[in-house]
Amino acid sequence: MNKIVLITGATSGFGEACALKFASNNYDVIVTGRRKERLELLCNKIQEEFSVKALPLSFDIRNKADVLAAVNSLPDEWKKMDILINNAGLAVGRDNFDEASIDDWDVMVDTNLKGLAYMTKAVLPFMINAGSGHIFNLGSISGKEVYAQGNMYCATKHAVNALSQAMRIELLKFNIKVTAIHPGAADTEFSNVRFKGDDAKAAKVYEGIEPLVAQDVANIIFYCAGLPPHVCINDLVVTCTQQANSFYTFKK
Ligand code: NDP
Ligand code: 8X3
Repeated sequence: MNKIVLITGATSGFGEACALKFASNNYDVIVTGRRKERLELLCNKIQEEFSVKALPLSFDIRNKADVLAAVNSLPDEWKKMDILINNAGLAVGRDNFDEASIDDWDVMVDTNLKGLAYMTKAVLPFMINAGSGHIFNLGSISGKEVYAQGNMYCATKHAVNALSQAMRIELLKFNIKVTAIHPGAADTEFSNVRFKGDDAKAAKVYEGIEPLVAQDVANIIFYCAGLPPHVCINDLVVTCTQQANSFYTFKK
């Protein structure tokens, strides 16, 4: 029987790359996100290319009731996730604290922090029941050091860092691994979302560097997931070679 991985935010970027990476290595995948059509296309592609099952679950991770209903409505054969990848998240805006929009802040807190916690609570009973599991939380380099105009995004990722540490302490007794992954700049839809569809502004973020790509992060997560049961990478920071930390990048 194949192992099962549930990946949030699989309609693009890291989540989509993880779905393809795990599926191509014989995992059955549950993929989530709001854009239902993209999820269906991804599941069709996976089932055409690989001999595994793929199931789309479309909901807004900010809605607690919808998260719990979606996970609990899964057929029994899917309710034994070996791996949860808490990846759904976003930055909205990049403004000074005094100018930033409170509505943007709400979206980031509700998605990056509360959504991640809802999802974990929804999946946890199945891992506890199985006596094992592995949870990946997508933090960020911005959860390690704050950068100018990153305010609330950085705060949500610092919170993901803290919550990952807390989960690790409190879930050890259930034989559940918790790995926090903290990437630096990666060329996904992240900056297009952050700058609200201003693609020229988004492209500027990656000018002069060779940034990470989604497959880099998927490969790392897959590597961590394949370690022996007694080994866990707890916390991992990964940047492109031209990035030293969250505020220093050497541009050519
Ligand atoms: P993308 O924008 O490419 O993907 C983000 C994913 O999150 C999408 O699938 C999106 O799906 C999902 N998502 C966003 N909001 C919601 C919501 N309310 N409900 C459900 N799903 C949601 O970005 P990345 O792949 O780059 O980002 C993935 C994670 O990695 C995020 O947590 C991000 O903060 C983090 N990260 C990104 C870095 C980067 O430079 N790219 C670096 C460090 C961390 P949909 O819109 O269909 O709902
Ligand atoms: C996303 C990348 O540079 O905003 O976490 O920290 S960055």
